[in-house]
Amino acid sequence: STPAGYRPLDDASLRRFLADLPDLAAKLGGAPSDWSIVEVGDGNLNLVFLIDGPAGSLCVKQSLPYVRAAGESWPLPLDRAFFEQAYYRAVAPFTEGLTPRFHHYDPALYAIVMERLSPHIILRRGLIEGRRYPDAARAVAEFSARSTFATSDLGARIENKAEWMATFARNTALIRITAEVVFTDPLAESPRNRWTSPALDAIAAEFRSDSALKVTVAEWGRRFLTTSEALIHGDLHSGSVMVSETDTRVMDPEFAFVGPIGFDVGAFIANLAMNAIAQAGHAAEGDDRRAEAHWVLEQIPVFWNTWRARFLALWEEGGRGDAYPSGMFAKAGDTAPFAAAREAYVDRIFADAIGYAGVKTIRRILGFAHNADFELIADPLRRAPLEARALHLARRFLMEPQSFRRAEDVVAAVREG
Ligand code: ADP
Ligand code: SR1
Ligand code: MG
Ligand code: MG
Ligand code: MG
Repeated sequence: STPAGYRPLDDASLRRFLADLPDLAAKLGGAPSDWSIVEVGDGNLNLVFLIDGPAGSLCVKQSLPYVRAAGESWPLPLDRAFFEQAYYRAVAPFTEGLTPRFHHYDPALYAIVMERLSPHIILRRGLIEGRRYPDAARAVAEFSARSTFATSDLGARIENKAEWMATFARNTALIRITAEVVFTDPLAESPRNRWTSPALDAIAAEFRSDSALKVTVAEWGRRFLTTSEALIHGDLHSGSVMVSETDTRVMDPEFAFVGPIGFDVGAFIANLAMNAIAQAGHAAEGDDRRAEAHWVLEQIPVFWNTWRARFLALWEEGGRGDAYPSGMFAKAGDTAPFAAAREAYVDRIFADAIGYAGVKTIRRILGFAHNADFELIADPLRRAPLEARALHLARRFLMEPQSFRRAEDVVAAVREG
């Protein structure tokens, strides 16, 4: 049963809810009857309403007591909205202009009121349509580098990090979803799994009987659960980024917790790689999508090289954290060894990202939650070979990690495959 005071919002109750918040009602302008409301949620979990008034617009995101994409047979606690707003508030000092502006949280309704992004669309959708967003990869890198550096032991004090760890450790419902649908189910016999059948039946069976692959994925799952490196977004795929021609925002951080930085970096890399591979499936007469695939793939080094440079720059500017305290490296002879340690740190993040990218790719093709990049290729005979290419890449990420030292190695592997 759901807590007293909670109800899923509908047109009438959303109007009343906003009318009772004078500052926000004023942003919309006019009377509640002047507002137009549409529910646009297309994600896997929640309700999302866009509200337009004569003076402005808002977005309201509300938890449902179940997984939206599955229905009431898969119950899910409501508190994910609490963690989403807690994350926005925690990273706000470091991510100015890179997320939707947060306005209000209602703890009884598990509802967040935020800036309505317009004319933004979901990055994944834009890429599927063959559009280009020259600043998007750089902006996501900037967001991720700034937020993770500032909340890591390099950038944060023990006391602050402990607060984030304590708060977000309670995000167990969503951490469990990731543990199950990302790390466990896809290589097990779960009734929640699906794949393009019968074309991929053989490769799905082969992956599920590959003990070495399963041990590797399980080891990444263990690291995901035990690494408390920084406050991470937790679901940083291309469906968690909204873009316009000139602006990029990272949204949907409900899976946030203090975890491995490479999980976010790997998620974004994997989703760019999958989109590039899927481009051929969206080709039409006179539009072969080769140039688009090439461009999307090139965003992987743009993303990683920006991330790396920004994270290193923040560290060099002076971390205020308790790990590698700057006072320890004040002597001239410390300069080179300290610089080498910083480089080793970001190289290790990249190695982690490659492992998590492998896991995140397999889950989109053999698990519960697939991505539109492949799903919108209607013909299974056209879709399956592209999904198989992505699975091949994922297996290489996991089983030949030494082949991936730089982002350019990912580009080369996709081109070869
Ligand atoms: P879920 O957690 O269910 O995946 P999302 O936060 O990803 O929900 O939002 C679902 C959809 O709602 C997005 O794909 C986007 O189209 C729309 N949306 C979400 N937040 C906003 C916003 N602030 N402004 C405009 N549209 C939004
Ligand atoms: C129930 S699984 C839903 C998936 O959607 C979210 O966006 C996360 O990726 C999660 O794994
Ligand atoms: Mg989403
Ligand atoms: Mg979500
Ligand atoms: Mg073309």
